[in-house]
Amino acid sequence: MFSPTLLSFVLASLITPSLTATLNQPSQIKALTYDYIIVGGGTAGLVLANRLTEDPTVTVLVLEAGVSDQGLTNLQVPFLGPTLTPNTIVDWNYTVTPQPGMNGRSFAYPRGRVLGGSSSVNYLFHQFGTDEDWNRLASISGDIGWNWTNMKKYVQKHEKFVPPIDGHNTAGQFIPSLHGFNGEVSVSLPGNNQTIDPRVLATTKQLAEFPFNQDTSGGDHSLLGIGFLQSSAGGGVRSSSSTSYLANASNRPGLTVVVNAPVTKLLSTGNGKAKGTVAFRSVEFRASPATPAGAGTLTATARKEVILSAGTVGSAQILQLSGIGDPARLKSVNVNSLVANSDVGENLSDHTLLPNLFSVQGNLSFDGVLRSADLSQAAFEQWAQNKTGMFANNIVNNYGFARLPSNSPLLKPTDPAAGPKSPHFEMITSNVYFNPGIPMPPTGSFMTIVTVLSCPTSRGSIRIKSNNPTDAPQINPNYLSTAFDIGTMIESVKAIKRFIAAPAWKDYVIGPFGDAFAAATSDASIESYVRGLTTTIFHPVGTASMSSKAAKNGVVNPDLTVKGTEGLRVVDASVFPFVPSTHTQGPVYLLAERAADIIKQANQ
Ligand SMILES: Cc1cc2nc3c(=O)[nH]c(=O)nc-3n(C[C@H](O)[C@H](O)[C@H](O)COP(=O)(O)OP(=O)(O)OC[C@H]3O[C@@H](n4cnc5c(N)ncnc54)[C@H](O)[C@@H]3O)c2cc1C
Ligand SMILES: *[C@@H]1O[C@H](CO)[C@@H](O)[C@H](O)[C@H]1NC(C)=O
Ligand SMILES: *[C@@H]1O[C@H](CO)[C@@H](O)[C@H](O)[C@H]1NC(C)=O
Ligand SMILES: *[C@@H]1O[C@H](CO)[C@@H](O)[C@H](O)[C@H]1NC(C)=O
Ligand SMILES: *[C@@H]1O[C@H](CO)[C@@H](O)[C@H](O)[C@H]1NC(C)=O
Ligand SMILES: *[C@@H]1O[C@H](CO)[C@@H](O)[C@H](O)[C@H]1NC(C)=O
Ligand SMILES: *[C@@H]1O[C@H](CO)[C@@H](O)[C@H](O)[C@H]1NC(C)=O
Ligand SMILES: CC(=O)N[C@H]1CO[C@H](CO)[C@@H](O)[C@@H]1O
Repeated sequence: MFSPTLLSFVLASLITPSLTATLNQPSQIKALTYDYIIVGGGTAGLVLANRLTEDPTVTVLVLEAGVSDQGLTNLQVPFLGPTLTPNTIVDWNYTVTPQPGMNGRSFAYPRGRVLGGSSSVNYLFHQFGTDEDWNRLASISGDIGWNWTNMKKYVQKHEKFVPPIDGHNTAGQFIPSLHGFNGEVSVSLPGNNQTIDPRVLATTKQLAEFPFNQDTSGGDHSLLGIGFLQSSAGGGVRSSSSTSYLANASNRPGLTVVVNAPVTKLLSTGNGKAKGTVAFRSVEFRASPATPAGAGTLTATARKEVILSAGTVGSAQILQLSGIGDPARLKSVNVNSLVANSDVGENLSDHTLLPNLFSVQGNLSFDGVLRSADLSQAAFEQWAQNKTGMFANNIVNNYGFARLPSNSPLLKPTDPAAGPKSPHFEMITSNVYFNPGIPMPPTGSFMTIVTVLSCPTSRGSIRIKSNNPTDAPQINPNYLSTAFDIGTMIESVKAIKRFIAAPAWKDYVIGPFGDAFAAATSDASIESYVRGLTTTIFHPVGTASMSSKAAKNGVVNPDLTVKGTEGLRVVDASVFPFVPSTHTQGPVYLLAERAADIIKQANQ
């Protein structure tokens, strides 16, 4: 979507501090028995790696399929987030099955395949979910510990709010009492103004429908309205779970992290103590294909627990490869069923992304810089030398959330939002042509207002296609398959048309870009525009859904143990039964912080 010139010059890597504890090849591993084995060194996995090794007597092995993030400069540059995937060395390169709700289109479905997981390749938007999202999780799981009253204390452990790169006065741009200042992951407000910022802010004064929101992090504070983006970056550099939680624990002798170590399956280690349960304390993994010398598989065993943190795709895939899933489906791919659970891999839910493009006046959007190798090089140099300017900042400065009108027929018979304060859709303003998968035109200046469905009701699935762990699973999110989902996306397009009609845009916006958007004037034509262009904003959850201990459905219990098993938990985005109203990395971080406390408590 951005100019290819961007990718060439950043190959000249800068040296970053090395993580002494990281082994690059499974063959370097010295021991095969640990207290805990964490499958996946991603967002949640590295939170656990840090917290569990706070006790120096505890040993932890992290097995990460992907590469190390060391020396991959692009990952550190906030503005380059959108260039890191899809189809790169740090991506799993998945695609979705042809989507009936999207005119049969299939498209990229990125997932980080690198230390830090998706937190190393994401777009750095940072929020916590709404209090209603967490209270709904508490209510579904029957565990009051998931409610926001309890969860908000983890904000302090997790977040380290730091000044913006331009050092401007941030009074009125966030609410300090909602944030942590001594945690692990750096978070900051925008530090490089865009041409459109004053117009976005003026719109919040001109249109009552889009009020200013002083803090966009969620939690106790309403998400509704437009405010300043908070990014997981500090000092102009991305803060991932690897550069924060792992970097801070990497010298602990109890921690071993191995990259290029894809886990192929979990191995049953006998019957569990509770009747009818199966213990899974061994993990089979292999050297990556890139290192033929280490080919073959190894098996490591946990004294206490195996924790799956391989993400919404990876954890669902590994559970099925290990015989935990729907018996008939497992049989059809020649996997021996050990624990019957037909919800494994089902209930996939995700936020959709629609890039609404506008042609704009002048040449002060970022498009001209991105088309010019010289201007891009200069912006990169400024980042490399001073960690300031365009590349040190996110691609977005302002965004916000909205609800459908309370009398909308879409809310009958039930409102799928987590509660009356939680949004139905999101709007993201950016000073550039942003259109995943579709290259920018050679001329023109653009603004993009992305709209996102915040409380989708469509449900899909992730199912293995064979018993070969290197085969990508079948990923079918089943996007826009309900009347609520398509209807709300249609309303989001109407909302941004009202937004752009504010006086603030009069001398700036020329008009919609692209024939389909220009023609989208009735509900029917907006529907065909939405179905023709929408993709994903990369927030899949639900394939190992949490439910109450007594529930007949669901994959994990409220303490994240896998139903019907012993010695096995899942800790990652897959356990959310509903996708939080916000971008999902913050909710995953908080979930993992509490999971670490639960695991420590259970193994005292
Ligand atoms: C392109 C993109 C942009 C995004 N933008 C944002 C954003 O701006 N803001 C936001 O809040 N969220 C964003 N997200 C979503 C957010 O990053 C994820 O919800 C979150 O990071 C998921 O955390 P996780 O721990 O569940 O999985 P991950 O962080 O993906 O970690 C899973 C890890 O497990 C590893 N793994 C998988 N299978 C195996 C295996 N078989 N063996 C060993 N290791 C394995 C993976 O390589 C990975 O490292 C984005 C995601 C993507 C992909
Ligand atoms: C993804 O595609 C890139 C580019 O083709 C490639 O280098 C990488 O190895 C692929 N990753 C996987 C997991 O296949
Ligand atoms: C949330 O849980 C705490 C205990 O962890 C309890 O005191 C509080 O009342 C609960 N709040 C809600 C809204 O359920
Ligand atoms: C992370 O490590 C640094 C350096 O050891 C230390 O100063 C800092 O307090 C640590 N941060 C946290 C939150 O533990
Ligand atoms: C950038 O915009 C913010 C918000 O409007 C403002 O506080 C800040 O002073 C601006 N910085 C510059 C250099 O204009
Ligand atoms: C924008 O236009 C001005 C005046 O024509 C020109 O000097 C400048 O280089 C242009 N900037 C870009 C980014 O194209
Ligand atoms: C970095 O900052 C210094 C001091 O402000 C300035 O002189 C220099 O030009 C900057 N470098 C780049 C590449 O912008
Ligand atoms: C845990 C969970 O939410 N399971 C549900 C998944 O979806 C199916 C079909 O909608 C339900 O029957 C399950 O209860």
